[in-house]
Amino acid sequence: MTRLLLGVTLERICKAVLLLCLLHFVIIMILYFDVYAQHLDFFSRFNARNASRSHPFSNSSRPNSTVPSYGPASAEAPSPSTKPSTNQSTTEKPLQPCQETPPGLVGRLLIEFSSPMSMERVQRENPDVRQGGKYSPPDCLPRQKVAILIPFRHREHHLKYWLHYLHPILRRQKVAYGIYIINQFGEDTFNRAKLLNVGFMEALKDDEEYDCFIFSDVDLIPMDDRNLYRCYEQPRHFAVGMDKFGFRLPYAGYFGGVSGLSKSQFLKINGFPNEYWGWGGEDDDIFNRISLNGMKVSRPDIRIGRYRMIKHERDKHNEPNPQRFTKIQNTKMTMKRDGISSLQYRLVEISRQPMYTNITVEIGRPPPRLARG
Ligand code: UD2
Ligand code: MN
Repeated sequence: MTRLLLGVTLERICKAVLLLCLLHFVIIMILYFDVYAQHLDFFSRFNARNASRSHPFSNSSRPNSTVPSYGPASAEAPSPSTKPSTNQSTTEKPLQPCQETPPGLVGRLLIEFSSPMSMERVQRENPDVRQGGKYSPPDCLPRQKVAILIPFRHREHHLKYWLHYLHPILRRQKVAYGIYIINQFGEDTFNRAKLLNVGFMEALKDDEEYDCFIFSDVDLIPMDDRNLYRCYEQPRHFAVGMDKFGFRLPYAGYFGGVSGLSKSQFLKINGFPNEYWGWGGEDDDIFNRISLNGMKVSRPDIRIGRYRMIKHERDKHNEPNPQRFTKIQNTKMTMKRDGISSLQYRLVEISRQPMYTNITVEIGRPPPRLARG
């Protein structure tokens, strides 16, 4: 009897295990198809290829590591300004304004950092990017002129991947843009937000027509080209779902990673704080500035605003800022005196590289009290 019972129990356990395995298999298959099923979707792939072909001036380079899209792009309206023509093509027909939703997008992208990358390859694959990392769509009139600003020091390896992925994406998005690497001179404590303020000033000195500014970490790559790099009615937070946060927004007021403000939105908040030395807090301060000035943060759909971050250790001289918790409590008081209006720096060098403009700048060091903390 006991044997029989044991047998029955064993049989039940086996069945349960089998069922669990089956369930596991089904879940794995669903997840697998979520990313890769599009490979099998010959029809939409065919469509995407045709869409890019149908542009007489479109560049011959393929979308890198891309797969076709799931569905329509996010239908949010970008801010409305339309730029006058700066890029006259050889065609007789006057150029039309670029479409609100660019027609050649491919949707979800496969992003990986294991294959080796070189600047030569990036250059070879992006022949239509002009010296200094500038580009304008040749077949339509862009609605905005976008300066993309990257705070930087000793991250050459990441920069190659960033340029490799972003140039083709921005081209498909029909963005008129310039890439600016704001490189902190020397080895004093890093200051991300101050570097971005410098980027704003220097980009405008380079081209006063910029009316949109996108601030991106060098290690963040969008996983979907429907996440349109342009400015919107409200300040934009692009990096909604990051792999390191399980593709979720870590908290409602999160504004780190990649963000974008029009020129007037940026000036309205007096730019970014200059006084956050070291890691952390500056993104929360910027979020506070936006709310305190009566604006709201806009974001893409969580499925579209996905990002991959290149894995890295915390850099030297960018230790967590112990003052950050107190400082973000005081944005209301500090934002009027600390910002683009009080920015001071010394330009060390501007060098135009084929794929970007490098701006090396000395921004000083934290006051002695903070340096000790
Ligand atoms: C998070 C935020 C970032 C910022 C930071 C706190 C994400 C994905 N990003 O980044 O936006 O709020 O926390 O300050 O959550 N950098 C250099 N050299 C250095 C140090 C930093 O180039 O030595 C630049 C680089 O562009 C880097 C960025 O600063 O991507 C942010 O620094 P991080 O990547 O070390 O910090 P992380 O990933 O925690
Ligand atoms: Mn990072």
